[in-house]
Amino acid sequence: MTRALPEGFVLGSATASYQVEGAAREDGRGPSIWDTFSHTPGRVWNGDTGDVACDHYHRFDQDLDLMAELGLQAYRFSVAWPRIQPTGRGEANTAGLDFYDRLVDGLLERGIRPVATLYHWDLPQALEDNGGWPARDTASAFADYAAIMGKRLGDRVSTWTTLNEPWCSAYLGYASGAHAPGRTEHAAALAAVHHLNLGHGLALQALRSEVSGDPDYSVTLNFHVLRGEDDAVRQIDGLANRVFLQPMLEGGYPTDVIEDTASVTDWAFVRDGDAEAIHQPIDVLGVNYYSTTAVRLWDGRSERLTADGHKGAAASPWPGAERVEFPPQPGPYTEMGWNIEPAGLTELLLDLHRRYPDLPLMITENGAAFADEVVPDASQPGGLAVHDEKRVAYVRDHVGAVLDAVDAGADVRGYFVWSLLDNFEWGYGYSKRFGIVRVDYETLERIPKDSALWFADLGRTRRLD
Ligand code: PNW
Repeated sequence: MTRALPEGFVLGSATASYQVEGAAREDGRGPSIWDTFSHTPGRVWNGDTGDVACDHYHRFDQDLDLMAELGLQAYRFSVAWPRIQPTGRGEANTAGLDFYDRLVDGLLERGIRPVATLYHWDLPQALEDNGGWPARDTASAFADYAAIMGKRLGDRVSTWTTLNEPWCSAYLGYASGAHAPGRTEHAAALAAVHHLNLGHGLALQALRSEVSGDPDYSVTLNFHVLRGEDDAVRQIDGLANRVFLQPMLEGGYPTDVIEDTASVTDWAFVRDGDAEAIHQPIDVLGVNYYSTTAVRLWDGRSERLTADGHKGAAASPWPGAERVEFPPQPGPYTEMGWNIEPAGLTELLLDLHRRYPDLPLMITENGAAFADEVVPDASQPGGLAVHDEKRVAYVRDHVGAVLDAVDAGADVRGYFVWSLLDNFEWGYGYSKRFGIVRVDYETLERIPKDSALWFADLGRTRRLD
C-alpha cells in the first residue's frame, strides 16, 4: 500500500549539542556536567568523551549542505548553554552566540526551518556545583539564559523547545546515575523533576517577552508506553509521563504520584505560585519515541527484574517504585536492546490526542541504533556505502505508525529522525550509531547511509511505500 504524507507534514532530522559539536574548550565555552562525567573514569563506555564528537562546530557548513542535499525541511538542534554562559550565569559569550547565529542563518539560506532546543542535557558545571536541577536557582538561571537566546535568535527560529526529555535529566542524572551528573539520590531526583518543570515555565515566559518573531513554543518529552498490570502501569505512567504532562498542560501535580513517593520526599520544594508558573501555553508537544516498556508488580521473593533499558546502572531510576519490576520484552531489538514496536507510537499519539485534543503533536525523535558496515560502492560519490536496511525498515514502519495515528484523527505535524549523524550516544559513547549519515571517527568523514537516501526519497515523493 502506498500512502501520501499529509499536506504540510514536515520531515527533518535532529541532533544535540554535546553529541555532535566537539570543540569543547573553544571560543569561551565553559565545562558542562557531561564534560565532567565523560572525563570521569568508568562513567562512559570506553572512556569516550564529547571533546571532538563529530566536530560539527567546525564542519557545520558542510553538514548544512548535507541536510540540503537530503532535502530536509527542518533541523532540530540544541544550544549548548555553556557556550552562551560559561558558568551558567551573567554576561553572554559573544562567540557562542555567533555560532548559533551562523547556524540559523545557514539553515534559512538553504530553506531549512530551525527548530531550537534550549536544554539537551549540557548543564553548565558551575550550576551543578551549586546544586544542579535539585536546586531551585537552576530554574531561574535557565530562564535568564532563555531570554538571552530569545533576544538573539527570536527573529529567525521557527520553533523553540525548552527542554529535551526532562525524564532523562531528572531520573538518569539524579536517581540511577547513568547520566551526568551521576548522582543516585531519589529525593533529589524528584526535586529535579519540579525544577525542570519550573524552568520550562519560566523559560517560556522569558522567551515570550524577548522574541520578536511569531514562533511555535514547545517542549519535548520521552514518553513511556507501558504494557502490563494496572497498578504497575499507573505508577510508572505517573512518574514517567504525568509528572511532566500534568503540571505543564493542566497545572499541578498528580496526587497519586505525590502519594506513591511520600516515603522519598514531602514535595516541600513546590511553592505557592509554581503551578501557575509552570502551566504556560505551548503550541506543539514534542514526542520522542523509541520503544515500549513492560511492567508488573514484583512479588518480593524472586529476583527483581530491572531490564528496563537501564542495565548496568547502579541504582533504579524510579523513586518510590520499589514494588514495580520490568520484565524483558519480546524482540526484535535494536542494538540498544530496545524492542521494536511501531504500534506503540500509534497508540501513544492517539492517547495524547484523546487527552489533549487541541494540542498539535510533533515527532521530535525516532530512530534506531544498529551496527552498520561500510562497503565499497563505485556508484556513490565517496565510493563507499552503508546498507542499513534494518534502519530503513525501522524508520519506514514508524513513519507508517504516525500515518496510522493521523488517519485515526491525531494532529501530528511532522517527523524528525534521530539522528542526522552518528554521534556521542551518552553513556554508550561512540559504540552505538543512530545516524542516517555515518561518521568515520578517525577521518570525521560523513557517508550518507541507505537510510539517508531513502529518507531523502520520502521527502521527494511524499509517498510511503
Ligand atoms: C534520547 N532511556 O535519549 C535523547 O534525546 C537523545 O539525545 C539520544 O541520543 C536518543 O534518545 C537515543 O538514546 C534517551 O534510557 C536516552 O530510556 C536514554 C533513554 C531514553 C532516551
